[in-house]
Amino acid sequence: MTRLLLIGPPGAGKGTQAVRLAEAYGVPAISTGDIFRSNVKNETELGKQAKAYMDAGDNVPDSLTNALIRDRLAESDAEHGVLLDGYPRTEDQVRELDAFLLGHGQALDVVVELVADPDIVVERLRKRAVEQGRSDDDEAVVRHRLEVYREQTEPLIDLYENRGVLVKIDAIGSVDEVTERITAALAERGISLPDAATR
Ligand code: B4P
Repeated sequence: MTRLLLIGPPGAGKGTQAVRLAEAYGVPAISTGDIFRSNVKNETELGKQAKAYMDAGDNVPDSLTNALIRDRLAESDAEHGVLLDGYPRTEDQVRELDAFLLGHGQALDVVVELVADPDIVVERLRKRAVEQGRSDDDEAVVRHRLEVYREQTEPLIDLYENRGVLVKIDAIGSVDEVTERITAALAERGISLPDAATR
């Protein structure tokens, strides 16, 4: 049973690594960003409420995000482990997640911080803007997302460090290199890849 959280600035590679790690460890990846984007695309009520915040590079209000994650974590596939990508992002979201996990006799095993220089993430997102045309990858919006990250999400790093669950990973390098760094750090914490454990 593995409960992981990926935290880091926009463009650090959270979404990219989440997909790989979820597959490798056999747990569902839950990305609040992906859930919001799919709601925006399908023009649901939640999507209509989230869109303006996302386009501006602001966090979607905690009330909406917490309600969404409560429902998602209560689904049966999340009972035996989960990889959280981009949630929690604020202190209020940490309180919500703590209450949910405590209520279910669960806890986060490891919080993986992806550490990346702001100039590099801006460059990565500039490239993605060209390739995918995401409305929040415009350079001015990306700079604002970095500010929001510094103000609202960075304080969570100290909080998890004080709890003794934080692992810092250098997110600069190829996608494979970063995955290998994460799996090695998790192995050091006693979380092995299911295949390796049965080999
Ligand atoms: P997210 O979807 O979480 O967007 P993000 O922070 O930019 O991370 P993302 O996963 O997209 O980027 P990644 O680093 O993988 O959030 C989007 C918006 O949703 C937020 O601004 C907010 O409005 C809202 N939201 C989401 N969660 C919320 C919450 N909990 N509370 C409130 N609001 C919330 O990848 C970036 C690029 O880098 C990709 O193109 C990738 O291909 C590339 N890349 C990755 N690894 C690389 C590597 N090693 N080398 C080179 N390029 C790499």
